[in-house]
Amino acid sequence: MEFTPPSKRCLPTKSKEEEEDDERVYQTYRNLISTLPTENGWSSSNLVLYQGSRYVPNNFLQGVMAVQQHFKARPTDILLTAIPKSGTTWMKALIFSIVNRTHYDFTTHPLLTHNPQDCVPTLETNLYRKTSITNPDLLPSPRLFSTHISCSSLPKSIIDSSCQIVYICRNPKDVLVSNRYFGNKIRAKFNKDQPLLSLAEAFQLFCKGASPFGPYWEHVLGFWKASLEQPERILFLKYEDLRSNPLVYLRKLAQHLGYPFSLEEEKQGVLEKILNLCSFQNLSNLEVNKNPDKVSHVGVEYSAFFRKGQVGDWKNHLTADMIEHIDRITEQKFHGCDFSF
Ligand code: PAP
Repeated sequence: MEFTPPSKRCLPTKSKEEEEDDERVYQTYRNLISTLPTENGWSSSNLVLYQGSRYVPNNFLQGVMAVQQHFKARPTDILLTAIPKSGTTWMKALIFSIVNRTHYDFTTHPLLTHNPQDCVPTLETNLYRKTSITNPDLLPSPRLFSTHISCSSLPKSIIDSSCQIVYICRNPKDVLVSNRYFGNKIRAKFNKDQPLLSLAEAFQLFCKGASPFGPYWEHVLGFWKASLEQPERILFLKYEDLRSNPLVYLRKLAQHLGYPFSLEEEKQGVLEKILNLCSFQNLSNLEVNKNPDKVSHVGVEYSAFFRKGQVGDWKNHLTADMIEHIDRITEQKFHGCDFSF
């Protein structure tokens, strides 16, 4: 089966009037954004506080507002949710491979030539961003999407639908380190006048909740609580668990999505093939993900989504004081939750 990235498959042909209507709608978002409180940013622009979370203004926050107002979920949709740098790229690859495993051969698989971000579009940045406004209604079911929007800000249409949701979370210390690396990639590319964000600055911003889509802890807690209320609908996963026990969690994920592996598939080694295809080692070494000319929807090269892919790299970056401080916040915020890092 020929693969075309979903964001290209849902490009509508619009009349001039329709485009002007879109522009008017997005102008209302920009007007609202210009009134919101701002704080220092991580990448090239400030972060804006909206509904209790921090967003990169204009392009991204416009996208969030458009998703909230216009996205219509279907019961067959699958939605991957996470705060940035928690393992979205990996999960996109896994979910895409699980759902499409009967359509593609492992030797000619779309993931060998397309970054996972192109296989599973992010609602607010791939589909509803002003510069690339698309119509996901044009996509056939089952549609696979991801979003970084917090649980409390998800569009009503998603809340009200019975679509499946997967949340992936990761140790906040690794999220912080990964975020700083990515934010500096964007700064270096789009804001050369600004010095790179130091570790001390990144640490301070992260701890006070001023990270993209942050605060980190509230984002995780929102989905954790929702997963307890609707366990059949929301699967809450940890990056670290997937790393240490990939087969167990791959089965769990497939089962949750309604695509369980058969005994025959287990015997044929389909699970191992999926894990190998989606592994950091494999994906990060593919031409599409290495080539500096291949640029993602957020403007940086795909290789920026593959740094180390390790659990615990924070040990190589954070000072003892930083570790103690973040651990204390995490303990306080996640007190009473039966998960830990
Ligand atoms: P996003 O939220 O901007 O989409 P996301 O994919 O969540 O980014 O985060 C990138 C992190 O996932 C990187 O972590 P690091 O900085 O600590 O290295 C990246 O290396 C890691 N990552 C990407 N692909 C994989 C993979 N296939 N397996 C494990 N980790 C991965």
